[in-house]
Amino acid sequence: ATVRSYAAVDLGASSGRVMIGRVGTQSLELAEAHRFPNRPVRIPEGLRWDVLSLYAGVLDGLRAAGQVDSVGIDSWAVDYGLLDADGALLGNPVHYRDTRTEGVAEKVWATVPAAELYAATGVQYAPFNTLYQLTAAASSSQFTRARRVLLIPDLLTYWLTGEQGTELTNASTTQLIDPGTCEWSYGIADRLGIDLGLFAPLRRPGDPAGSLRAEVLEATGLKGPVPVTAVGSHDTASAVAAVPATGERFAYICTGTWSLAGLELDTPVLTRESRAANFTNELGLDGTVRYLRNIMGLWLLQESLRAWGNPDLGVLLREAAEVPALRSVVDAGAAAFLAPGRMPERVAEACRASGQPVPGTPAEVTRCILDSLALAHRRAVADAQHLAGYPVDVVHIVGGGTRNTLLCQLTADACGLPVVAGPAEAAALGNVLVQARGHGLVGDRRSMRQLIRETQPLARYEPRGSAASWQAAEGRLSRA
Ligand code: LFR
Repeated sequence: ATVRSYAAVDLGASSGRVMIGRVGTQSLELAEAHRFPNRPVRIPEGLRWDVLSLYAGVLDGLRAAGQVDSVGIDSWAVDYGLLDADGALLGNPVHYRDTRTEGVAEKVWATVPAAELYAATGVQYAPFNTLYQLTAAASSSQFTRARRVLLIPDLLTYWLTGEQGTELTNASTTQLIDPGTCEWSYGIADRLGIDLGLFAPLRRPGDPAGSLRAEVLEATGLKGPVPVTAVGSHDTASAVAAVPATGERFAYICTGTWSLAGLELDTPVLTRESRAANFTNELGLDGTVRYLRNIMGLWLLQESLRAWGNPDLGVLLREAAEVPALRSVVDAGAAAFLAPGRMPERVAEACRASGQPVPGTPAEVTRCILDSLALAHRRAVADAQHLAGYPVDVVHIVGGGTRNTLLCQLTADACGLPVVAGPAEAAALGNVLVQARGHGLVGDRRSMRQLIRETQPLARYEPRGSAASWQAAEGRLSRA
């Protein structure tokens, strides 16, 4: 039987990896070729991505991966690099946690009211949406020289192939795409003075994105031609594509630095209630809508671990499991937790401010974070079903958080629904399968999901206890 190899480049907020997926009609294996740190750097002008070091990591990874049939790239969303008229990168891409966008949304809304913006783009409010970043950058001398805006995966694709494009699933996070037509929202861009000509033409998951340049072949030792294929280049789009659901009535939570919790729908939900609940309509494979809420996610724990000097996580989670449940909870969706630094103190402060017991030890803070995260998962899963009129009977957790068994169990308890956890490397698997689909090795989304279900280890968590304690905690939070 035919087995082909695909390299999936998957860049996360704290590390990047190059994975090799070997795919046959009935088989799917994923192996890590190379993992490298992604370390944002704070310089006097602000928080920046070290994109050259990421590109070097990609080249090292391709060399380690060896000969493959195609390469696909996905990463976090919204951020971009600027190119000048010669195609040269202008400065280091700005990190979405940079503070330059503070207060910018309000200025945009003075021209296009928030309600109109939501009706046209379906994108939730987040200070870092590309639209607000572009507005913040507009008057800088750097931006004046810019002739091209390339989202992060598109920038790396350009360096690998010399070809420019804008992949649609990631473009949908710019807040400049109409989720109904899957085309640019010309009206919105016009009114805000944003030149859509700065973006390269749209391409869709599965489209060809060029082939590795001669210099790249030389640097990686690969034999050409090696095509690069557009995948769901927004990591969350790739992860949702890899949710091993059996039917259609499922909710998903993509866990990692963020928790992205919601539904896969055929059409966007653009109601006033949806906007008030801050749900977003990002685009997925085949014109599907990823109707979801951004929750601060394991970022709260990652930042706390960093503050504590990175103690052993396994030990800490066992201790946290012994701490009484739901003593204090914080709003894991609050923008107050967006910036890095002093996380345990900020969590404690939020508990104090809402009149709850203040967690002191690392185990207590960890328990507070995981309870809060499970509570945020519960609210998002419930709100999504309600707002979309789309009831579900199972919650799939994919991504790095599936390794956190306490979080998975608490999420099942909080949602009052069974949780199926896995795969952990969902984004890379979704990336690989979209490439394989182009080669006819897998069929539609359903059969992609089936292949994952049949080949990847999954764990099931049944809900325990009653919903009453979670309801009470929810009440405490909304009164705070
Ligand atoms: C997750 C993610 C989220 C996006 C956030 C910022 O990695 O891509 O979907 O909202 O990062 O880009």
